[in-house]
Amino acid sequence: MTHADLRSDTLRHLEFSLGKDLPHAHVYDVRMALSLAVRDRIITPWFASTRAAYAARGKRVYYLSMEFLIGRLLEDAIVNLGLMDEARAVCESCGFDFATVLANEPDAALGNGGLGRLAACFLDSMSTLGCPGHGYGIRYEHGLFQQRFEDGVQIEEPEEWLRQKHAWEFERPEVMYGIAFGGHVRDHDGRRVWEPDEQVLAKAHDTPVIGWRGRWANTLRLWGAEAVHGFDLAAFNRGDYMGATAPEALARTISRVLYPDDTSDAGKELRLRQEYFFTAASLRDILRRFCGEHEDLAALPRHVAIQLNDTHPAIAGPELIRLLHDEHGMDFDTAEDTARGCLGYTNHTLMPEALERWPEWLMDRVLPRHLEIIGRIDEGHARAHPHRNAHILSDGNVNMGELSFIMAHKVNGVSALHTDLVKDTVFAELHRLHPDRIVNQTNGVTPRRWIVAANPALRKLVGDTIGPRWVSDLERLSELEPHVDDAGFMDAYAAAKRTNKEALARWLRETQGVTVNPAAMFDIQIKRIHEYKRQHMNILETIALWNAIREDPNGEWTPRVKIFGGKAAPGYVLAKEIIHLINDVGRVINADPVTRDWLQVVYPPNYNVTMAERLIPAADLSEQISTAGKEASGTGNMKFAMNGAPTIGTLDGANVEIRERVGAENFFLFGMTAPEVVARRTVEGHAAQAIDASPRLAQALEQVASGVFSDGDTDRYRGVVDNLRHHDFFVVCSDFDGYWDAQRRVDAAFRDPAGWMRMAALNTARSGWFSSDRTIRGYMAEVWDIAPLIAPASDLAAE
Ligand code: BZD
Repeated sequence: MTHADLRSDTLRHLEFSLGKDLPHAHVYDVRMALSLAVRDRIITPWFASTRAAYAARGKRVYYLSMEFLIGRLLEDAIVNLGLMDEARAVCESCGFDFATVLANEPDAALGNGGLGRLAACFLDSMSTLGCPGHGYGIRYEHGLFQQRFEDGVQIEEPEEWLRQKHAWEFERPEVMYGIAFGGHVRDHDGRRVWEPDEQVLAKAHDTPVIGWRGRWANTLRLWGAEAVHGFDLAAFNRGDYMGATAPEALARTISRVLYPDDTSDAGKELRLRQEYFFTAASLRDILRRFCGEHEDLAALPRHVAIQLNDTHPAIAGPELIRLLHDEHGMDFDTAEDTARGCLGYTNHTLMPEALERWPEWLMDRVLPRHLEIIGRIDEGHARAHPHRNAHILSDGNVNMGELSFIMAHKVNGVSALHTDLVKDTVFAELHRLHPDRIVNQTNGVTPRRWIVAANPALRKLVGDTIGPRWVSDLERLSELEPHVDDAGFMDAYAAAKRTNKEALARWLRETQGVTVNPAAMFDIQIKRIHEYKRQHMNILETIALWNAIREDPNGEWTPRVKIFGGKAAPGYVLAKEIIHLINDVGRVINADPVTRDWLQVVYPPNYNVTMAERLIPAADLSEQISTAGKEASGTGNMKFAMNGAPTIGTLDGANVEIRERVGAENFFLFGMTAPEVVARRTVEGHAAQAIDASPRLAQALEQVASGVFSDGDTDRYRGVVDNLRHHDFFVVCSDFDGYWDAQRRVDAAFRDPAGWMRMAALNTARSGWFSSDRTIRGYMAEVWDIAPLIAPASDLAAE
């Protein structure tokens, strides 16, 4: 395909799909026209993949996730199809800057954080590997809220990504299912029959997901909610205009907004309805496809692997039993075994408050038949394991973790440490009863988006050095390792990092009005704001550093820009206080002429996938400082490492495996281990003890408390300060000195530019294992029992 083809297709779409001619085209029109022209090139491989999957009559994977944090799609598609130069040329020949066209696309924020982004990386890898499958989720009208700061305080505003037409999706009005809620269950001739009293329609919207070099494409199918009878004409004719549209509005609430809560179960009925809505629609779709190809429902597990991304789709177990038993007449026990044969469950958290539990009365009101089925599963499990102590139903609640575990044939954690903790803590009892069920699948990230698209400077250097095959075979990054002793390579590696840092500095100047020195260390912490992730430890260390520089302005300091990014759940008061504190500290420190050359704090609002793509390639230092035992895996940590930012971090989540692979000497370790954290918490007054032992920490806390950063307001940070002084569940105080010392080791290392770059390059060379291709291969072999339908890309001749 040539540039001329893509150009003429783009112009054709501009004219016939957008109704514009070039002289009058806005950047929106060009972006849409180019997207449609690129999308056209996905259709043939998409159809071919669908046909190949049908022809194979084999197994397919269905990835059920409440969240797919896909971000922008145009550049991703262009990269995967190898159309970068052509697309750039098309834009330029139309008089538009390529980057501006790409930036016109809304960032589809259909997720909160790691869990949603993992689902998006998995789709990319499944398509790259030729693993036939679908992602199933919800087409939220409003994704994660937009964040802005008013006097340093987080303000949430609705996200409006669907104001413009979504270029990548195909609406499928013919694929529509009625999803029932409420009502009663009655006995009919000894059979239990659900008589619901409500129905909402689930309509499919398909987005093709193209893999590397367009060799395979799967489908992301998102469900939108609609009313069965959308418009009440009688009400309208009576002049009741609001009442006339009420049924539509009510039905649509189900797919209206993404819950912005990644911490605790909101306990809202709407959330339960969302979960059932998309799970039920997906299962109906899966069975429809299966029944079109096969007769015997008992064969389902040989053809269908359903992965539950956390417990959010856990109702899939009882719903599948309901479909097989109530609707298709399979006996209950066979239905339960059949469902279990299909289901896998991924756990993403150990935090007790984040494990979903629904009150039985609520489940009974919304899904009465499911509650009965859950009761029967629980009883069956109790009969099989009379001395067990793990219940699905307990204290008037339905425990969705236990339900997911019992209904899945495989349960997995997302890093080696996390999986061990899953076995030892949340599911200890169930693990004892089912010792072969839990497996580990350490997370990964797609190098197509996180290196090839996000970091063109590094992509070019790697390609020039080891050829093109690394993109679909990331372990080949290890071939870079001998080059770290080659001065020419290391100069180029440093130049690539410098290019990215200058680009970030330019963006910060243009969008935030902040000037930063690209020679300073870019020290970055980007993730959801949460006490366990300990952004407050980072800002306290920033204050302590500020104090130290002020005391000795002529000392040997290392210039640093501390960059933060992230949103807090709107109802999480302490996290919002931490955001305010970071902004307040930044305001004071950035205004200090004494420290200005050494220390700056920057917090651009509205962190999202697009911002991550900008920040990560420009990072020198990756902050992964969670309380050990709390971060299930982390995936940002992997993106930073492959983009050449060494980690300062604790032995938590996948940090452990990153350190093992990049080498302890290329990782700045500090802090207590998970067992030490547990022990430390039992020490009465551990926080006060740690503060007494650390004058630096005591001073920083006192400054926050006494209003140094809040114009004398001693109330503003009472929540954070009192919590740290008297409670400190996340052991910030006890880990503080270790963190400080590690940061000084970082300072010293950064003052040796060659040594630092070597460390950065070794992080890149040794992080190939963290590709989500490796993760998906693991799921295919150990959870899904499925083989790819295309040959490995690494078998292809180099292009
Ligand atoms: O999942 C995250 C974990 O915290 C990370 O350690 C891990 O790397 C990723 C991927 O496995 N969990 C989430 O992101 N969780 C949520 O976003 C979430 C959303 C809704 C409700 C509960 C949790």
